[in-house]
Amino acid sequence: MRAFALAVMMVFSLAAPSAAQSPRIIVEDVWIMTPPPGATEAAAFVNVRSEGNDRLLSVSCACAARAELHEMRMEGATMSMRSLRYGAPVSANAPLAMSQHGVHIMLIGLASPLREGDTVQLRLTFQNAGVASVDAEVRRR
Ligand SMILES: [Cu+2]
Repeated sequence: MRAFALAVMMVFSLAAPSAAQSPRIIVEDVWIMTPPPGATEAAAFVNVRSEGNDRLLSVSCACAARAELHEMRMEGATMSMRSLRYGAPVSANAPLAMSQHGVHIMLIGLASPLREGDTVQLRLTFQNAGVASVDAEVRRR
């Protein structure tokens, strides 16, 4: 495990009275790939483990005008990207592991340049577990 993952690993559950029924979510390996100078977009990645069935519905970041969930797919001989309008599922048996060649977060309309070593906060909204705020480190890979 990368050393910094420990710093961004986050365990939380809802503090509501029904907390006992809320699925626990663990969000780790949160990072943003250093965009080239002048880029207006950047890709971000997280890994999510959940005790129960849940769904990552949306992501937001103060660093960008908007964030979308995307998936890379082979269409014929070419890779193409599509938007996951209904979010990305996660369950106890199937963690959500984002990657450059699969599901990822696209930060669109960067507010200011993201530089290697920067840390920015991502807000992840889950269908059942609610909102998780996690720190993402900007790095090359
Ligand atoms: Cu994308």
